[in-house]
Amino acid sequence: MIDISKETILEMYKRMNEARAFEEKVSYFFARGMVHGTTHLSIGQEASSVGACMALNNDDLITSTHRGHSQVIGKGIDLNKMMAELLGKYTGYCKGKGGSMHIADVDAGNLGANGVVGGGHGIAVGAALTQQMKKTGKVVLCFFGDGASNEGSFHEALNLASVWKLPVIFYCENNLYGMSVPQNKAMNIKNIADRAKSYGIPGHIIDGNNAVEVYNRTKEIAKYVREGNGPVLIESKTYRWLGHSKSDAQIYRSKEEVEEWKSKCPIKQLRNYIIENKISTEEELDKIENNARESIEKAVEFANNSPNPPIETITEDVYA
Ligand SMILES: Cc1ncc(C[n+]2csc(CCOP(=O)(O)OP(=O)(O)O)c2C)c(N)n1
Ligand SMILES: [Mg+2]
Repeated sequence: MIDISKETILEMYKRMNEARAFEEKVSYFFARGMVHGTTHLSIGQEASSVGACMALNNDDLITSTHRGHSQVIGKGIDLNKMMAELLGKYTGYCKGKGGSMHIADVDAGNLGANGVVGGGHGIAVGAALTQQMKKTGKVVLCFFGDGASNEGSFHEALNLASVWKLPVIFYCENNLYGMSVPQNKAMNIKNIADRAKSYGIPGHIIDGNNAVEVYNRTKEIAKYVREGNGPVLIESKTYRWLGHSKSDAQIYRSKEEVEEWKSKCPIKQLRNYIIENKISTEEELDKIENNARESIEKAVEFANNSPNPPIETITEDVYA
């Protein structure tokens, strides 16, 4: 078992709170027509996404998904530029033209979110091949959902990565649904991690609502992958509290099921762990939570004070 430092665990707590506060704010703005297109919130999945990113080295790489806010906040994104992007401002990551599903920050190791389900698999394999050929020692972590594990790209990517022994962690955030389709209607297996066997690589199941477990297990697995042993599949069992996107009446699941998962709140669980193990105090944790909310307010202020994209730039950055 990896010994997680106080500094790391508090940083993880901070980023999880930032992710929660960021999405609550986005939800509020969306309801007021200020966020265009759609957006997919990951409230309830913060431990799964942030814990995995925290277990990587700073210069490791990730590919993110359509439900990527917690993933990129976990990787340590600039919250100002991210909020500006969601509010369509010129100071955003894509100059306000991409929005929620196009957050990328290659310098920070975030190779990009993706509106195409399963779109990250091939990018992660390509990036991992680059790391192997250039001997950078870096690992790529590829986020995707349970639904995406039924895409052809998943199977092709695991196969090729296995044959070439690439330094990539395939990280499936199994939140039990792909849009309105429950896992048991889309596949005949209970554990997606079992699919690793088909490609001759290890498959691990982790409790995606337990940040410390996510961190420790991913850290161990990243070490194994970095040592040149080839790819690994991780299945992180978790749950999204809210609808699939902003237009979802959620008639496919019961209120009881949602409530049961809310009682396993990843942020509360981490808070309890920190207090029970006397790592920090209630006061210090309250302060971290308040600071996280303040950072989001500052990001909103930054975005509100930022210009819209100038009309003459409308055709720029659209075609490569
Ligand atoms: C190739 C492709 N097919 C379908 C869609 C429409 N779509 C968007 S999200 C989604 C569900 C994805 O489910 P999952 O991979 O479990 O991720 P989750 O939304 O649960 O995080 C679908 C089908 C898409 N964006 N891309
Ligand atoms: Mg899903």
